[in-house]
Amino acid sequence: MVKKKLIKTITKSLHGGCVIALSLAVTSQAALAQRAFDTALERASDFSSERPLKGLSLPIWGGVQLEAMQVEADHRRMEISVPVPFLPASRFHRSDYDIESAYGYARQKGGAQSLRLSLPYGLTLEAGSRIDSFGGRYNDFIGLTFRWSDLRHHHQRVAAYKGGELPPREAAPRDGQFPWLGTLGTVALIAALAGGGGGGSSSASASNNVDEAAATDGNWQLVWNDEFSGTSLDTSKWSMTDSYGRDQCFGGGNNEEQCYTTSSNNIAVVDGKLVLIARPEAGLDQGRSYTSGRVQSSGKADFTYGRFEARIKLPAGKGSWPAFWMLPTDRAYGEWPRSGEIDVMEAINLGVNGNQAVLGTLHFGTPHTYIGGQTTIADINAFNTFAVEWFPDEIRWSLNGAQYASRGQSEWFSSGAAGDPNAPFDRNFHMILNLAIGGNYPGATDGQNFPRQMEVDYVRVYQCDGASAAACK
Ligand SMILES: [Ca+2]
Repeated sequence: MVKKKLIKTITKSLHGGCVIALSLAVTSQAALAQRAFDTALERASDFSSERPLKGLSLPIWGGVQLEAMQVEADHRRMEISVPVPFLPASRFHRSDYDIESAYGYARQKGGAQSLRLSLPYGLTLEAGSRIDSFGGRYNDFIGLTFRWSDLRHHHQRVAAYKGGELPPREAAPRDGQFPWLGTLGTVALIAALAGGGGGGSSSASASNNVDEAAATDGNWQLVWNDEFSGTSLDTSKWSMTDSYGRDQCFGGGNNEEQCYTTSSNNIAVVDGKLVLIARPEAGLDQGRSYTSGRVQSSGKADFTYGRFEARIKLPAGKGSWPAFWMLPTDRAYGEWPRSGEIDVMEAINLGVNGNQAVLGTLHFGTPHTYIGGQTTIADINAFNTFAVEWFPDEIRWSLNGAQYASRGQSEWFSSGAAGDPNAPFDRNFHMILNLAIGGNYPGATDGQNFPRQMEVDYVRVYQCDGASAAACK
């Protein structure tokens, strides 16, 4: 189609006799353009489960290459690559997208532009600016990056990076907010281990793959599970794009450093586990520096109430932000955070200065409010089972079967349904597993120990079979 269009356009611009003389050249030029376009499509489809809507990749002259593309309905991008003899290869990149603001109150324009020079010896110099989707502020950046590869690893060092001021995440880091919980959690864990194995969870964490979902657990009935025993992601259960339909380099509203992709380099199912892998990568939209994986179950596994459980081995390191969490599917009470958010587990900067904390949190409002709890995991290199038990009037968090936090209905509210005591946590929610890198909450990554990966042995959903929630409490 592109070839036809191109030939038509060029034909139109030429006059009579020139057409025959030039047709051969045009055909080969069109073939080149087609080949470049196919490559571009391949690259773009890496970042989206859908093929780009339309696009054009044109070799212009002297090796200069123009690439323009409508990636998704609300996302366009353009790149001009210029090879300069004896000088670094340079590339101008611009992307624009319409985004629903993270708070959902208005649609706004987002975008990024950058100039990148690829220097010899793996050095890259890049400067640009982007509108961060979180509040629509500009964020300037400049970075000098040194990347090299050995047989097993890619390495990246950022020698300098300057980012503009960004609004802090409303849920500010909770370091030190529950210092007593950390100590108590550790004491409780030591006591549980000394007391004889903590109800079988220790034997579970000794194995790397536990593919035996019991159909019932007391009055809890297994209603959905993925043991990840296949060889690729089961797309009847999970999608690889944002449930809000935003572009994959959106940054989560927290200026995170990753672009999520649908590539098996970032989302793999291996040895009975889902593996989400973060890798440093150059040439990404919006000046992002890593590719990573995220899966979500919206429209495929949506539930109101139940026990949501996953057995996960978490990645450590500065900037690592793995999470198992839930968002409202229909957002009946308004955009985030008004329809709620249930974080079963998130961990920030595990292993940094001995950090072993994991958090469980509810977000709701307006005004944006968050409540929850935190505990510590004994061995950050082991598999741990994280769960939420969600009842109409109470939400509980547990680690390896031991409850560490509980929040009641009197503590949450919905501005979208002021008279409804269960709102917003009385509608269908779906599950999300992702490995974010950097951003306002954990701070910038140190670039060390990549690739980093989050391994998920299983995700299981139980619902209470009793006459009331009390039967499962
Ligand atoms: Ca498994």
